[in-house]
Order: sequence, then C-alpha cells, then structure tokens
Amino acid sequence: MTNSDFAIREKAFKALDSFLIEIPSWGFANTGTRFGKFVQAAAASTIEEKFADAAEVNRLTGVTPALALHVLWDLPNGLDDVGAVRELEHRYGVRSGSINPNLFQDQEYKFGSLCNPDAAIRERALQHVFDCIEIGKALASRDISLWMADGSNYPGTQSIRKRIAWLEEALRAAHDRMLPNQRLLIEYKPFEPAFYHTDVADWGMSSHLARHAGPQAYVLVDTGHHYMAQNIEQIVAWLLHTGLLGGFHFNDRRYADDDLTLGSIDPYQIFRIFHEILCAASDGIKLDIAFMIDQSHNLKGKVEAMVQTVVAAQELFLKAALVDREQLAIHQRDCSLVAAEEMYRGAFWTDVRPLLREWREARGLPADPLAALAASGYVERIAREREKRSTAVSSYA
Ligand code: PSV
Ligand code: MN
Repeated sequence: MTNSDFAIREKAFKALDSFLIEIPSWGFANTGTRFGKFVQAAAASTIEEKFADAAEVNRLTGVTPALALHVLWDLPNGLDDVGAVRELEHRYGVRSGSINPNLFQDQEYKFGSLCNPDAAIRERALQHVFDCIEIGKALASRDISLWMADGSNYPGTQSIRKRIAWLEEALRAAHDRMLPNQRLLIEYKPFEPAFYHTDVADWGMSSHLARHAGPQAYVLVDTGHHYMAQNIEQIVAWLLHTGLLGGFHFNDRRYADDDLTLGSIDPYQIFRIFHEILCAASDGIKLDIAFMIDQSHNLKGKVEAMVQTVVAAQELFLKAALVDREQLAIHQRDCSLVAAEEMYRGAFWTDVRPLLREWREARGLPADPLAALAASGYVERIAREREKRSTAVSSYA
C-alpha cells in the first residue's frame, strides 16, 4: 500500500466511523399509495416487529442504532406505551430515535391542525405536540420531528397570515416545554396533501418559525420536499451558515415526494449535499445534524430496501468525504473551473465499495450487508412467522 493509499484509507475510515443514520419505523410496515396497498407477509405490524427489523438492519450495517417513531402508529396510547418501548429498546439493542407527532390523521384535522381556524382544534393539536415532548423526555430521545399536513386547496379559502401567527404561537409554546437537551425539528413541504398552499412550504418558512420558536428549534430538510429544479445543496449551505440545520429525511424522487430509494435517481445530488456538510465541518462549524431516512416502500421488501438505502447513504457520504477539500479551495480561489469540477466529479465517480468492504471487515461487520441478509434467511423467517400470525388473527375475525 502506498502512502497515499494509506492516507485515503485513514480518511475513509474516519469518515465512516462518524456516520450514523436513523431509520423510520414506518419503513417496515405495510404502506401503499392512495390507489391501494400491496401487502407483504414480512412487513412489520407491531412495534415489536419494527424493533426486530431495525435490529437486523443495525446488525448488518452497524450504523443504524436508532429507530424513528411515529407516535400514533407506534405509541397509540401515548405515554402509557413508553414502558413497553423501553423494554423493546433493551431487548433489541436499538434506541428510540426522533419522535414524530401525528398531526394529519384525525378527522378533525381536515382543515388543519396547529393552523386550524378552530381554536379548540389548534389547542388539541398542540396538546398532542406537548404529549410527544413528554414521550421524548421519557424515552430520552432528543429530537421532536414535526411535520404538519396543514394548508389549503382552494385560493381565498383560508387566511394565510392568520395561520402563520397561530403557528408561531404554537411552536413557541412547544419549544418552552422542552428540556434543554431536546430539539424541535421543523420539516417543510411545498405540496401534498394540500395542493394550493402549505403552511410550512419551504426552508425560509421553517427557518423563520425555528428562530421565532427559540434556540432549540431547527430546520429539517426532507430531500423529497422540493420543487424539481431546486438546488437543495444551496439550501443546505444556507442552513449551515445560519446555524439552523437540524436534520435530514433522506429519500429520492423522480417527480414529487416519491419515497424512492436514496440515490436511485440522482446520487450526485446527495453527494453534493454531503459535500456541503463536510466542508462546513472542516471549516470549523460545529454541527449536530440528525441523518434520517424517510422512505416507505410498497414494492421492494422492507428490510432489503432499508439495508440497500443505508449502504447507498454510506457510499455517497464516503465519496463526499474523499474530496480533497484543501486542493478544491485552491481551485475555487483561482477560479480554475475545470480543475475544480474535475476534482469534485472525480470523487463522485470513485468506486468506494472496496473501501467500504474493508471498513466493514475491520469493524466486524458483514462485508456485503445485502448478501448477508439474503444468506441469513431473516426475511423468509419473519414472513413465515408473521403470515402465520396474521392468518391466526383473521381466522378469529
Ligand atoms: C411527509 O411527507 C413526511 O415526509 C413526514 O416526515 C412524515 O412524518 C412522513 O412523511 C411520514 O410518512
Ligand atoms: Mn419527511
């Protein structure tokens, strides 16, 4: 091994050691589109099964020790379910990750939750956020990851400004309930399910709300929540500059919020996002960014899709880590456009898979997590077990 190979290996191992990514409980459950659901025998239907699947992904990849929870789906009895979740954390060696309030499923949220014109509904929605903050405290989980479906479908039917004020007030009240170590991550989305206006439509609105709420509030960037031509890494650079970047929901898309596998359509974009983050880190900006996956697959096997996504995230992070940032800064200063771009693209086109295999072997992990999953027979086993259970349940029905 030459000195430069050795230096690259060191750099790669350091980057990979620093990289963790949280996986979503809802990525293991049966989900569908508004047109229908294709049910999978191996899908998780209980919180225990979601923890079991998350533990399997962590066993194979070593970088997913936390499972994001969606309160209504995972803790339907709120705080009363915390004891059971703690027990599952111990049993499966996976901790609870971000806590996601559910402000979109109840019938009363037809015209909004925290932005509903009815004060009583706004109050109930806020109470749910407070409950989630208490759940976060009880589970020692740091982040409350807040996304609302609020918005309107027809011009002139809602006061956009009144709704801003209600939201400001609610988020500040939520912020005041948090412990000093908790954070409120405010996720934006420009469309769906509301198709005329969304109350938190972009990073500017999230940034404003975070600043208004208080110092423990940050912006959450879901890569699927942008208009097609938007330059997401520029948004990331601005959020890094303003100290407001709290976390990511990673996924890919071709048209809208498609929940496709990270990097399956535009891996270069994720590389560019990671590059901005790594540049900020090497420039001495203190970062605390929650990397999370937000994908639920209808066609792919759930556990396979999750492992594949985690591996893709590591590959893209590693490619970005291999950019020679010092040399790039020189090319940027000199406006050596082609040299700069070739260096940047060169890192992107590097096949990092051999380095990743080496790192995994050095860390006692399977060299090829997807092959190890296939060899383990895990998916076939849970499919048999879960199918039996659902047949047993339906025969009672
Ligand atoms: C909304 O599209 C979203 O990205 C939010 O993060 C939700 O919590 C998640 O998807 C659930 O499907
Ligand atoms: Mn999301």
